[in-house]
Parts: sequence; structure tokens; C-alpha cells
Amino acid sequence: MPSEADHLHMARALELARRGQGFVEPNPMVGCLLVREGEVVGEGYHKKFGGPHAERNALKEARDAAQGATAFVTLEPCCHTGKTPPCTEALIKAGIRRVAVGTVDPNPRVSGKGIAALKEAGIEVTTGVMQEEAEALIAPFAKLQKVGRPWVIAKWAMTLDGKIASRTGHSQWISGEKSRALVHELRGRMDAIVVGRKTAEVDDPLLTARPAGQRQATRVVIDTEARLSLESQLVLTAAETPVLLICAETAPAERREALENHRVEVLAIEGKNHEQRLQAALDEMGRRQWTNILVEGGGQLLGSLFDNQAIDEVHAFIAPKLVGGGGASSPIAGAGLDQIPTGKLRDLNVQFLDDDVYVNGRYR
Ligand code: AOF
Ligand code: ZN
Repeated sequence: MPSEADHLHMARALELARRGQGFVEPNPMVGCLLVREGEVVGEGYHKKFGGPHAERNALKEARDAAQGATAFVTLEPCCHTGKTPPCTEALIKAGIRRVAVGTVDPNPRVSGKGIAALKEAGIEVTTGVMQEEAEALIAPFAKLQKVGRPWVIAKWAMTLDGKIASRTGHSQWISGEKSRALVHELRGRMDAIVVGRKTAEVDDPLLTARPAGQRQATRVVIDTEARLSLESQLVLTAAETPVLLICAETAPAERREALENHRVEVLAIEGKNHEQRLQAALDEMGRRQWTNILVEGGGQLLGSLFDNQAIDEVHAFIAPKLVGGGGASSPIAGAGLDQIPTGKLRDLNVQFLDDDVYVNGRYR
């Protein structure tokens, strides 16, 4: 059974792990704390994709003090040789006496085998220390490992009466400056920013992170007939920041070619209907090892994703404004549910950003 001190140390390891957010994907965020006789002798986290793992960074800091220490690791130590040698070997060699693990590694190359290797070497292993938090931390990584699709984050800004635009389509700006700055932070750690064709046309967005973040997202437009204007900001900047247009195989060849000539990557995806193509698009994003994607609308695209149970996380910005209109769009269209669900968002976080209310949580 984990002790109270175990929780405190694991909480610190989780905090360390989060520093790698946006830098480590498609690898997981991992943190490691080395504690000997109640004293922290080493801290480490996975800093960058391809770089040393959390355990090695902590061991490097602790040096000889690691002898006889307990290692608190948010994720089961790896036992395989990937881009780096196995962490289990490093922990054994350093003379670690006990390992406390947050959660088991969903990577089939490791899953359970890392813990077994430590036990075999005579190391005491405590599993499930702050397991829920440790699982939440790597949920996008776990989904990519198990389902082969990215973690889908839905984002919208709406008026207090639930509209994402006026009846004429006017939408700039609903949320305030602080909210918009936060969206740019979100974009900065994504693998892709996704919008539907209509949103690309009406809003003519750039979909870049300003200022630039930890990684550069590909800007994706779901555009069945490849109708995106060659004059759009997305197309005009496609040479500098990648744009992927996902269309149906029925999209006219000359439209596709024209977009390609403007440096847009055009991908005609299989599928008889919108839903099938959407599923295939998510599979393709998984093949590209995209871990997190931010879907910024519009209502139709978010509606299709919602109807297909494909939304994993929600970030909503609610402005104290009213616009009215029966025909004005709301964040999630599609068919919707028959009844109000009993389920709610999990890990709910609500805060004020100036006058806006910012709500985020996990839907799965
Ligand atoms: C990380 N960072 O701190 C730990 C990981 O290709 P590699 O060698 O970087 O190995 C990646 C795998 O190692 C990853 O899928 C996960 O299963 C395991 N643990 N990965 O990137 C870390 N501890
Ligand atoms: Zn490792």
C-alpha cells in the first residue's frame, strides 16, 4: 500500500513530468524523483522526444546518492532498447532499493515487463501510486498506443446564450484577449489544428500559434470537395506552415492540383460518407503519430465527432455577451443525443479569464 509520503513524492514526479508537455510527443511525459532516507537526491523528467528518459536524468543528478534510494516514476520504467537503453537496467545498476510506479506502460513492448524485470532483480515495487493522475497525464499517449488515433480536443468560444457566431456568421471576437492568448498556448503544443471547410471559408483563420509554442502543428482542413479558396490565409501561408487538406476521392482533380501547386498537401481519403471518411482521417493522423489534435470547429465538424464519440477533451470559452438568433450556430451540431446525459466532464477546471469563463475537462 502506498504511504502518504509516497503520494507527496509521486505528486512532485507528476509535476516534473508536465514540464515535458509539447516537447516529448509522441512519447509520454514522464517524471522521476529519487528519495533516500526521506531526502530528495535526484529529480528528472523526459525533456524532449528522442532524449534520455526521466529515470536516467534523475540518476545523473543523484550520482552515488542513488544507492539504496527509492525511485518514484510516473510511468513503469522501460525494459526495451528503443532510442535509449532500458531504464530498468540503469535503476538496477545504480542500486535502487524500491521503485514506486504511477501507472503501467500501455506500450506493448514494455507493459508489465518493466515491473517484472525490477522484481526479478530483487527490487521492491509499489504499483498504482497516484494511478488516476498518472493515467490522466499520459491519456493521449495511451490512446495513440491502444487505439492508433490522436487525442481529440474540442475548442470553442461562445456567447453566454450558446452561439459561436451571429446569424450572419460574424464571430470576431466573442472571447477576450486573455482567452485568445490561452488558445495560442494550446495550439503551441498540438500536432494539428483542425477545422471544417466552412469555418476556413467564413473565418479565414491562420490557425498558427502566436507566439510559437513547443512544436509546430499542421493545419488541417476537412474539405470534402476540395473547395478551399486559393486566396485564403491558410493557402497563402502553406509554404511556411504546413496545411493538409483532407477531401473525398470524388473531389475534382483540378481543384486538388491547384491546391497542391500552392504547397497544400492534399489527401483524398476513402469512405462512402462523411462519417467513414472522418474515421479514416483519424486513423491517418494516428499513422502520422499525432498525439494531440485541436479541433476548432465549426459546429458541423464538432457535431460529427461528437456523434461518433470521438471527442476526448473540451476547452470552452464563454463570453458574457448575448447575440440571439434561432439560426445562429452553436458549438456542437450533428444529430446530438436524445436525452440529457447523466455523465459529466471529468477533471473539471473552471476559471475566469478577465470577463470570460473558461471551462475545460475530459469527456472520456
Ligand atoms: C519516454 N520517456 O522517460 C520513459 C519512456 O524510443 P525510446 O527509447 O525513447 O522509448 C520510448 C518508450 O519508452 C515509450 O513508448 C515508453 O513506453 C517508454 N518509457 N519513454 O519517452 C521516458 N520512461
Ligand atoms: Zn526508459
